[in-house]
Amino acid sequence: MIHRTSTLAVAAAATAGLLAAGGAPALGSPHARAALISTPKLVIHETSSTITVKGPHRFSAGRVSVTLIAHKGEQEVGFFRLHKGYTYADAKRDFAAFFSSQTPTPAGIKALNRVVRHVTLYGGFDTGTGHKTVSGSVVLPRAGTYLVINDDQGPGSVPPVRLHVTKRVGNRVTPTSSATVKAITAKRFRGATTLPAAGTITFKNESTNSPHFLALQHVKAGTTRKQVIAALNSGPGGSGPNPFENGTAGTDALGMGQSQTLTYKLPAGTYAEMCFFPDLQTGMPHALMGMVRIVHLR
Ligand SMILES: [Cu+2]
Repeated sequence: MIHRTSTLAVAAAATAGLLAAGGAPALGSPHARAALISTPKLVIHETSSTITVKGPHRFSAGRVSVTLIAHKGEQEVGFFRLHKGYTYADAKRDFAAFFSSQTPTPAGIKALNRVVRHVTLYGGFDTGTGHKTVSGSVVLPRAGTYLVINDDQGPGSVPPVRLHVTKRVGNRVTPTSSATVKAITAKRFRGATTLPAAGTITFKNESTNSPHFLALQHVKAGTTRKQVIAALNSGPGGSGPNPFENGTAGTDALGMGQSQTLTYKLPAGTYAEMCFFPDLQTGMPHALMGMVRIVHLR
Protein backbone atom coordinates (compact mmCIF):
# COMPACT_ATOMS: atom_id res chain seq x y z
CA MET A 1 0.00 0.00 0.00
CA ILE A 2 2.86 2.35 0.56
CA HIS A 3 3.50 2.70 -3.13
CA ARG A 4 0.14 4.13 -3.97
CA THR A 5 -1.00 7.66 -3.60
CA SER A 6 -4.38 6.28 -2.65
CA THR A 7 -2.76 5.07 0.53
CA LEU A 8 -3.77 8.39 1.96
CA ALA A 9 -7.33 7.49 1.35
CA VAL A 10 -7.00 4.53 3.62
CA ALA A 11 -6.40 6.95 6.35
CA ALA A 12 -9.61 8.62 6.48
CA ALA A 13 -11.68 5.79 7.56
CA ALA A 14 -12.11 4.36 11.14
CA THR A 15 -12.29 2.64 15.31
CA ALA A 16 -12.87 1.48 18.79
CA GLY A 17 -12.19 0.07 22.29
CA LEU A 18 -12.94 2.63 24.83
CA LEU A 19 -15.85 0.68 26.09
CA ALA A 20 -14.33 -2.65 25.27
CA ALA A 21 -16.04 -5.50 26.96
CA GLY A 22 -14.72 -5.79 30.44
CA GLY A 23 -13.96 -9.49 30.31
CA ALA A 24 -15.52 -12.25 32.32
CA PRO A 25 -17.86 -11.23 35.10
CA ALA A 26 -16.92 -12.06 38.67
CA LEU A 27 -18.38 -15.36 39.71
CA GLY A 28 -21.03 -14.94 42.30
CA SER A 29 -21.78 -11.39 41.30
CA PRO A 30 -25.50 -10.84 40.93
CA HIS A 31 -24.93 -9.84 37.33
CA ALA A 32 -22.79 -12.80 36.42
CA ARG A 33 -25.42 -14.65 34.49
CA ALA A 34 -26.56 -11.67 32.47
CA ALA A 35 -23.18 -10.18 31.79
CA LEU A 36 -21.39 -12.18 29.13
CA ILE A 37 -23.01 -12.00 25.72
CA SER A 38 -21.89 -13.38 22.39
CA THR A 39 -19.82 -11.29 19.99
CA PRO A 40 -21.35 -10.51 16.60
CA LYS A 41 -19.22 -11.87 13.76
CA LEU A 42 -18.99 -10.08 10.44
CA VAL A 43 -17.35 -11.54 7.36
CA ILE A 44 -16.65 -8.87 4.78
CA HIS A 45 -15.88 -9.60 1.15
CA GLU A 46 -14.42 -6.88 -1.04
CA THR A 47 -13.25 -6.15 -4.52
CA SER A 48 -12.22 -2.63 -5.47
CA SER A 49 -15.79 -1.90 -6.55
CA THR A 50 -17.90 -3.99 -4.14
CA ILE A 51 -18.42 -4.71 -0.46
CA THR A 52 -20.65 -7.33 1.13
CA VAL A 53 -21.04 -7.73 4.88
CA LYS A 54 -22.19 -11.18 5.99
CA GLY A 55 -23.52 -11.58 9.52
CA PRO A 56 -25.91 -9.52 11.63
CA HIS A 57 -26.52 -5.88 10.68
CA ARG A 58 -28.34 -5.10 13.94
CA PHE A 59 -26.84 -5.85 17.37
CA SER A 60 -26.07 -4.20 20.69
CA ALA A 61 -23.10 -1.93 21.34
CA GLY A 62 -19.68 -3.40 22.08
CA ARG A 63 -17.02 -5.41 20.37
CA VAL A 64 -17.57 -6.90 16.93
CA SER A 65 -15.37 -9.55 15.39
CA VAL A 66 -14.44 -8.95 11.75
CA THR A 67 -12.82 -10.97 8.99
CA LEU A 68 -11.94 -9.18 5.77
CA ILE A 69 -11.53 -11.24 2.62
CA ALA A 70 -10.03 -9.58 -0.45
CA HIS A 71 -11.22 -11.04 -3.72
CA LYS A 72 -8.68 -9.12 -5.73
CA GLY A 73 -5.52 -7.31 -4.70
CA GLU A 74 -5.24 -5.48 -1.43
CA GLN A 75 -8.47 -4.34 0.22
CA GLU A 76 -9.33 -2.12 3.14
CA VAL A 77 -12.44 -1.75 5.24
CA GLY A 78 -13.26 0.99 7.74
CA PHE A 79 -15.95 1.51 10.38
CA PHE A 80 -17.19 4.97 11.14
CA ARG A 81 -20.02 7.02 12.53
CA LEU A 82 -21.21 10.37 11.20
CA HIS A 83 -21.99 13.04 13.75
CA LYS A 84 -25.37 14.70 13.75
CA GLY A 85 -25.82 17.16 10.91
CA TYR A 86 -23.01 15.73 8.77
CA THR A 87 -24.10 13.36 6.03
CA TYR A 88 -22.38 10.68 4.03
CA ALA A 89 -22.62 13.01 1.02
CA ASP A 90 -20.74 15.65 3.05
CA ALA A 91 -18.01 13.13 3.94
CA LYS A 92 -17.76 11.98 0.35
CA ARG A 93 -17.47 15.54 -0.92
CA ASP A 94 -14.87 16.48 1.72
CA PHE A 95 -12.73 13.41 1.02
CA ALA A 96 -12.91 14.11 -2.68
CA ALA A 97 -11.83 17.71 -2.05
CA PHE A 98 -8.81 16.56 -0.05
CA PHE A 99 -7.72 13.92 -2.54
CA SER A 100 -8.46 15.96 -5.64
CA SER A 101 -4.91 17.20 -5.97
CA GLN A 102 -1.59 15.46 -5.50
CA THR A 103 -0.40 18.30 -3.29
CA PRO A 104 -3.05 19.25 -0.75
CA THR A 105 -4.58 22.69 -1.24
CA PRO A 106 -5.76 24.94 1.62
CA ALA A 107 -9.35 24.07 0.65
CA GLY A 108 -8.47 20.37 0.69
CA ILE A 109 -6.96 20.63 4.15
CA LYS A 110 -10.06 22.43 5.42
CA ALA A 111 -12.14 19.60 3.99
CA LEU A 112 -9.96 16.99 5.72
CA ASN A 113 -10.41 18.78 9.03
CA ARG A 114 -14.19 18.84 8.53
CA VAL A 115 -14.13 15.07 8.10
CA VAL A 116 -12.06 14.55 11.25
CA ARG A 117 -14.33 16.88 13.26
CA HIS A 118 -17.57 15.29 12.11
CA VAL A 119 -16.74 11.60 11.80
CA THR A 120 -15.65 9.18 14.53
CA LEU A 121 -13.33 6.51 13.18
CA TYR A 122 -13.56 3.09 14.80
CA GLY A 123 -10.72 1.39 12.93
CA GLY A 124 -10.80 -1.34 10.37
CA PHE A 125 -8.56 -3.63 8.40
CA ASP A 126 -6.15 -3.72 5.51
CA THR A 127 -5.45 -7.15 4.04
CA GLY A 128 -2.04 -6.00 2.89
CA THR A 129 -0.34 -7.92 0.16
CA GLY A 130 0.60 -11.55 -0.27
CA HIS A 131 -2.50 -12.90 1.48
CA LYS A 132 -6.23 -12.55 1.05
CA THR A 133 -7.44 -12.14 4.57
CA VAL A 134 -6.91 -10.34 7.84
CA SER A 135 -9.16 -10.24 10.87
CA GLY A 136 -9.61 -8.79 14.33
CA SER A 137 -12.16 -6.77 16.22
CA VAL A 138 -13.43 -3.23 16.51
CA VAL A 139 -15.59 -1.72 19.22
CA LEU A 140 -18.77 0.13 18.28
CA PRO A 141 -19.25 1.66 21.70
CA ARG A 142 -22.76 3.06 21.71
CA ALA A 143 -26.10 2.97 19.99
CA GLY A 144 -26.30 4.52 16.56
CA THR A 145 -25.87 3.90 12.87
CA TYR A 146 -22.36 2.91 11.82
CA LEU A 147 -21.06 2.79 8.28
CA VAL A 148 -18.86 0.04 6.92
CA ILE A 149 -16.93 1.37 3.98
CA ASN A 150 -14.80 -0.14 1.28
CA ASP A 151 -11.74 2.05 1.75
CA ASP A 152 -9.74 0.80 -1.21
CA GLN A 153 -10.09 4.14 -2.98
CA GLY A 154 -11.34 6.10 -0.01
CA PRO A 155 -14.93 6.57 1.04
CA GLY A 156 -17.36 7.38 -1.69
CA SER A 157 -16.26 5.03 -4.43
CA VAL A 158 -18.52 2.18 -3.25
CA PRO A 159 -21.84 2.64 -1.35
CA PRO A 160 -21.36 1.93 2.38
CA VAL A 161 -23.15 -0.79 4.35
CA ARG A 162 -25.05 0.39 7.44
CA LEU A 163 -24.99 -1.33 10.82
CA HIS A 164 -27.71 -0.56 13.35
CA VAL A 165 -26.29 -0.68 16.85
CA THR A 166 -28.65 -0.72 19.82
CA LYS A 167 -27.73 0.12 23.38
CA ARG A 168 -25.23 -1.93 25.28
CA VAL A 169 -26.70 -4.92 27.11
CA GLY A 170 -23.69 -6.79 28.45
CA ASN A 171 -20.01 -7.61 28.29
CA ARG A 172 -18.32 -9.48 25.50
CA VAL A 173 -15.12 -11.46 25.65
CA THR A 174 -12.02 -9.35 25.05
CA PRO A 175 -9.81 -11.20 22.54
CA THR A 176 -6.45 -12.40 23.82
CA SER A 177 -3.77 -10.11 22.48
CA SER A 178 -0.04 -10.69 22.81
CA ALA A 179 1.27 -7.15 22.21
CA THR A 180 0.03 -3.57 22.20
CA VAL A 181 1.04 -0.85 19.74
CA LYS A 182 0.12 2.74 20.58
CA ALA A 183 -0.07 5.90 18.51
CA ILE A 184 0.69 9.01 20.53
CA THR A 185 0.08 12.75 20.17
CA ALA A 186 3.66 13.39 19.03
CA LYS A 187 2.84 11.34 15.87
CA ARG A 188 4.98 8.43 16.88
CA PHE A 189 4.44 4.74 17.66
CA ARG A 190 5.07 3.35 21.13
CA GLY A 191 4.50 -0.01 22.76
CA ALA A 192 5.86 -3.47 22.10
CA THR A 193 8.98 -3.78 19.96
CA THR A 194 8.41 -7.49 19.42
CA LEU A 195 5.13 -8.59 17.89
CA PRO A 196 3.89 -12.06 16.99
CA ALA A 197 4.50 -13.18 13.39
CA ALA A 198 1.15 -14.92 13.61
CA GLY A 199 -1.31 -13.80 16.24
CA THR A 200 -3.35 -10.94 17.60
CA ILE A 201 -2.17 -7.49 18.64
CA THR A 202 -3.98 -4.47 20.05
CA PHE A 203 -3.66 -1.08 18.38
CA LYS A 204 -4.62 1.96 20.48
CA ASN A 205 -4.79 5.56 19.43
CA GLU A 206 -3.77 7.43 22.56
CA SER A 207 -3.22 10.72 20.76
CA THR A 208 -5.46 13.65 21.53
CA ASN A 209 -5.40 15.41 18.21
CA SER A 210 -5.46 13.08 15.22
CA PRO A 211 -6.63 9.75 13.88
CA HIS A 212 -3.83 7.29 13.10
CA PHE A 213 -3.51 3.88 11.56
CA LEU A 214 -1.01 1.06 11.73
CA ALA A 215 0.58 -0.38 8.62
CA LEU A 216 3.04 -3.21 9.19
CA GLN A 217 5.58 -3.35 6.36
CA HIS A 218 8.23 -6.06 6.12
CA VAL A 219 11.71 -4.54 5.61
CA LYS A 220 15.19 -5.97 5.10
CA ALA A 221 17.00 -7.00 8.29
CA GLY A 222 19.04 -4.14 9.66
CA THR A 223 16.91 -1.43 8.06
CA THR A 224 16.74 1.71 10.19
CA ARG A 225 13.85 4.07 10.76
CA LYS A 226 15.74 6.80 8.92
CA GLN A 227 16.23 4.58 5.88
CA VAL A 228 12.51 3.84 5.76
CA ILE A 229 11.62 7.53 6.02
CA ALA A 230 14.17 8.37 3.31
CA ALA A 231 12.76 5.66 1.04
CA LEU A 232 9.20 6.90 1.60
CA ASN A 233 10.25 10.46 0.85
CA SER A 234 12.05 9.49 -2.36
CA GLY A 235 8.99 7.56 -3.62
CA PRO A 236 8.79 4.50 -5.89
CA GLY A 237 11.29 5.78 -8.46
CA GLY A 238 13.70 7.00 -5.80
CA SER A 239 17.45 6.61 -6.07
CA GLY A 240 18.17 5.13 -2.63
CA PRO A 241 18.17 1.42 -1.77
CA ASN A 242 14.73 -0.15 -1.50
CA PRO A 243 14.36 -1.45 2.07
CA PHE A 244 10.96 -3.06 1.51
CA GLU A 245 10.20 -6.78 1.45
CA ASN A 246 6.98 -8.63 0.71
CA GLY A 247 4.60 -8.84 3.62
CA THR A 248 2.19 -6.21 4.82
CA ALA A 249 -1.00 -5.98 6.86
CA GLY A 250 -2.64 -3.23 8.81
CA THR A 251 -5.55 -1.45 10.35
CA ASP A 252 -7.69 1.29 8.92
CA ALA A 253 -7.75 4.72 10.55
CA LEU A 254 -8.60 4.82 14.23
CA GLY A 255 -9.93 7.86 16.03
CA MET A 256 -8.58 9.45 19.18
CA GLY A 257 -9.08 7.32 22.27
CA GLN A 258 -10.17 4.23 20.32
CA SER A 259 -8.63 0.79 20.07
CA GLN A 260 -9.00 -2.36 18.02
CA THR A 261 -7.35 -5.72 17.61
CA LEU A 262 -5.61 -7.02 14.51
CA THR A 263 -5.05 -10.70 13.76
CA TYR A 264 -2.62 -11.62 10.97
CA LYS A 265 -0.02 -14.06 9.76
CA LEU A 266 3.15 -12.57 8.25
CA PRO A 267 6.69 -13.75 7.54
CA ALA A 268 8.88 -13.36 10.65
CA GLY A 269 11.48 -10.61 10.43
CA THR A 270 12.04 -6.89 10.71
CA TYR A 271 9.06 -4.61 10.11
CA ALA A 272 8.35 -0.91 9.94
CA GLU A 273 5.22 0.32 11.68
CA MET A 274 3.98 3.24 9.60
CA CYS A 275 1.03 5.63 9.63
CA PHE A 276 -0.04 7.47 6.49
CA PHE A 277 -2.86 9.50 7.94
CA PRO A 278 -2.51 13.04 6.58
CA ASP A 279 -1.37 15.80 8.90
CA LEU A 280 -4.27 18.09 9.69
CA GLN A 281 -2.20 21.23 9.08
CA THR A 282 -0.19 20.27 6.00
CA GLY A 283 -1.78 17.13 4.56
CA MET A 284 1.56 15.33 4.71
CA PRO A 285 1.30 11.62 5.59
CA HIS A 286 2.52 11.08 9.17
CA ALA A 287 5.13 8.52 8.09
CA LEU A 288 6.93 11.17 6.07
CA MET A 289 7.01 13.29 9.24
CA GLY A 290 8.67 10.48 11.16
CA MET A 291 5.79 8.23 12.25
CA VAL A 292 7.80 5.09 11.53
CA ARG A 293 9.04 2.58 14.08
CA ILE A 294 11.14 -0.53 13.58
CA VAL A 295 9.85 -3.69 15.32
CA HIS A 296 10.44 -7.43 15.09
CA LEU A 297 7.94 -10.16 14.28
CA ARG A 298 8.74 -13.50 15.85
CU1 LIG B 1 -0.68 8.90 12.18
